[in-house]
Amino acid sequence: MKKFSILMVIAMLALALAPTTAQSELPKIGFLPGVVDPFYEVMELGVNQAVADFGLEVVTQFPQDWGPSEQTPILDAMVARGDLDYLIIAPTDKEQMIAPLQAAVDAGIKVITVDTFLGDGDYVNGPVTFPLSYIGSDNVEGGRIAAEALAEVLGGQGKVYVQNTNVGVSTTEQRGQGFIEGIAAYPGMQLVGMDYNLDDANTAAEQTAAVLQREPDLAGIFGVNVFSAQGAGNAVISAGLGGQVQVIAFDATQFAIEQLRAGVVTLVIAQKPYDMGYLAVAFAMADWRGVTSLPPRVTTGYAVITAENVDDPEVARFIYQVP
Ligand code: T6T
Repeated sequence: MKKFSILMVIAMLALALAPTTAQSELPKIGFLPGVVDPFYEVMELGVNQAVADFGLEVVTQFPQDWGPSEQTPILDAMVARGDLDYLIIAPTDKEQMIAPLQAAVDAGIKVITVDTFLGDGDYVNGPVTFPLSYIGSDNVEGGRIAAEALAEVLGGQGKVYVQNTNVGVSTTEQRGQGFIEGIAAYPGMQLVGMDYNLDDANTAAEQTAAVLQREPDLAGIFGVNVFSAQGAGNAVISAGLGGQVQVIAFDATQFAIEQLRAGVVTLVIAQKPYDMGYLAVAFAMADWRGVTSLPPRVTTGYAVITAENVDDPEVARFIYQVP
């Protein structure tokens, strides 16, 4: 009897896992990231792995620049194809992308947001409830981690500055907010400004250079994403202030890690874009199969990388590796 039950379980498992379902009976996925950058390129690796594991098809298109004016026409074209069942998207503006995504939903496409959210990100009680789920980092927490790291390295004293992308982006807005909240806990620290670079590393470098001129005793900078941190780091290097002005870099690019090793960057905050992409496809597949208990919000956590732990394989695996 026991042997019979084990055989039954094995047979059921084999049936569940066997790729017997015809392609036409499986959902087709659209993937629309925010922009071409290492963060979303790693996310694409996660999407592609899940798509391969589940035997699905995916249509992916990257906007060349950040923002709704770039992303909306791509989204509209994806909807117009008429063959997508799910859309995995990082909305580039929490308000402006609501209407185009509502149109996708009206056309029968189910939406999962990754990295960034719509409205206030509360898809149960908030103003926007049509996405199935939001999978991303806790970005307020990310900003606080940056503030606390700067406070620690500066002994709770000194002027600090933030390089941000643009207003209306849920992630970077929340990182800025978390940073301001974190710094407020240290009376000896003063936030001298927050500039918006529109996700452009050159603009970030120019703005940072101007602040370094204006504030000769600037002690630390928080770069809230790939291009913000890259521009801030480059400006600090060009001014010959590497190691003197501390930089906290959000996003674990190769550049950020090089600067960490060079002593320009104090701390790198790695997100988990691969997992965001993989989970989003798994959620689409689960929904397709009729699973009703998908969480409306999943936070994927961080790996905080320092010069001390950067070579620990448990930490180093979160550095963004793009082939
Ligand atoms: O930091 C990520 C992402 O989380 C953010 O929403 C936009 O910028 C990045 O893609 C990095 O460039």
